[in-house]
Amino acid sequence: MEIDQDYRALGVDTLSQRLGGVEAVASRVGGEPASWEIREVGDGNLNLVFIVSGDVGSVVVKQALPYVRMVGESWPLPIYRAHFEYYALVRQAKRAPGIAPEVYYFDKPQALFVMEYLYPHTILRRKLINGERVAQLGETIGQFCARTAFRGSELSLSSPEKKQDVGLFSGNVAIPAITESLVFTDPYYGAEMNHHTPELSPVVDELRRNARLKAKVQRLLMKFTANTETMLHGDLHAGSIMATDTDVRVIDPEFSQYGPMAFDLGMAVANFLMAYFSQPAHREEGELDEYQAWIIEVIEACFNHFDAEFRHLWQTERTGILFPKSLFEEQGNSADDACDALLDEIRLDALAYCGIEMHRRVLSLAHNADFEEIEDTALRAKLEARNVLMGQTLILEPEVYCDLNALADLARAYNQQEVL
Ligand code: SR1
Ligand code: MG
Repeated sequence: MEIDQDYRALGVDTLSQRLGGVEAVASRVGGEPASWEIREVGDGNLNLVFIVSGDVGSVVVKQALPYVRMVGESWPLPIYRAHFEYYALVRQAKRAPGIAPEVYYFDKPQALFVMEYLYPHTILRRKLINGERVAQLGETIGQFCARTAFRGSELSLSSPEKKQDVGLFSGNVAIPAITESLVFTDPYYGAEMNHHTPELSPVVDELRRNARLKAKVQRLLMKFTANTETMLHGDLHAGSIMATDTDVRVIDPEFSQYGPMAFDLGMAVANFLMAYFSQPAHREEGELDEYQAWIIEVIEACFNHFDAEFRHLWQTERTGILFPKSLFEEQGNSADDACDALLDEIRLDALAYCGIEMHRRVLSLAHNADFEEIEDTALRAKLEARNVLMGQTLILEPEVYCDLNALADLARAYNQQEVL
């Protein structure tokens, strides 16, 4: 792997000297760089993340490391992935304004960028574990997914613009490979880096013996690798969302690639469902039912607002080569049925991708704190089992659960089921 020879990983001790002369940074932080307060706060799986504060304000500095941070130098990973994260942030700012953090500065050879410090936002996953509610959560995520899906596709972009962008992002070869194995394949066999709660083994063994399930997941992987419908966030889990009680922002598109429109929506909903199934370990009896009911509302809002926003964009911004008005409205034909049919397909695939994400977060390498922080492993396995079985149902028969009442009933039924 080639690294620019000038590349140097930042440290709390070197950052002010390295970035103190950058106007876009210095003017926003203020004061003498030597007096900046610098904290390394990266708790993700891959990168260095610093919060830099001074007299005027704070910024976030993110830099790629030449390896996977959670594993170490034994797993090299090209630093050019940071370029694509930056490209993704710029595109998201245009396609879904006000949701991604604003980028102030990009240094390509150093694989770093400086961006808006979101405050007093905190990571959504922590809020969900703590039982906090966030207003407009489902609405914002549903709209974000619809806007990025629609405006990153040839429903909106011109054919050359879209092809050029697909070409650009196809240079980011290492990142999709991680998703292809960790998300779609590793959960379904005893891959080297996998781990799971020991008491969950009977459920895991049965899942891995299910050839129909594995074949279905591989078909979805085939779609994921071959389909460049739109630019994805690519890793829209609850750790990629920051929120206050009333504001929702989406961060960390480091797994961005062109892929199927349904993928981000499915991932987000999977993370809401994992929050739902883990709640019995985090809430007292008296607050559990109400909080779980709120999470179900978030899921319903997410799907409903995805559809509503997508339909709105279909009517108002359909300027690309797909379903052109020259074939429909200008011929006196409505294109509404075509839109509804596409949304049905997206919902179907989103449910299946959702099931896969529900599996990989308890069976593969990168687990979710929602379950992982449950110290009583017997309880953890019991809750994970419900999640795994619902995931399996969604992968095998998504068509039954496109109706949101049926989906909510399914979650409630598994939530009562004594599997282990
Ligand atoms: C080696 S990276 C593991 C996971 O962390 C990221 O957040 C992605 O979800 C990836 O699959
Ligand atoms: Mg991340």
